[in-house]
Amino acid sequence: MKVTKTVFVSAMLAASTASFSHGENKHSKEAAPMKMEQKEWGIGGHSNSIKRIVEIRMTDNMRFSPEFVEVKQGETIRFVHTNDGKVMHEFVLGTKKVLGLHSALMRKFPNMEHDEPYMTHVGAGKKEETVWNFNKVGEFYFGCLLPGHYEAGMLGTINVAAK
Ligand SMILES: [Cu+2]
Repeated sequence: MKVTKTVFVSAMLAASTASFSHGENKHSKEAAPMKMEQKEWGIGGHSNSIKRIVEIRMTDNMRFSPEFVEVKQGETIRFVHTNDGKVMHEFVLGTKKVLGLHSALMRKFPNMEHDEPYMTHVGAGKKEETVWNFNKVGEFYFGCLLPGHYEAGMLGTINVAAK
């Protein structure tokens, strides 16, 4: 009985190893569609409804430029981020409360992985983008939550005015 069980388990292992060696699995995660979940500060935007492009530069003196963006409710914005620095920066949209909680988590778990439509990592010297639909009125923020950056003031404001 014991022998049969061992043989069965090895056969299972062999089968799963075989399926992992196919290579198609590797890209399935990247190709998966982003979650379009309604947040207090809006929802992921579709590239076919972009109304405006807003360029945001990031620097190693822990600043975004511009630091203030005015938006009309309902607008889908394509943010184009350029990292002018020599270290990684990120662009994370949210309320001040959510950004504060998130930056505290980042201090605890600096290698925390994320993949959300409202956050984008931008490597040194790189250009990336975030497409977001501001369907809620209010004052929201964008911050770089890499450890030490947010604390140093790497934060900008977005005012979404009623249409
Ligand atoms: Cu940063």
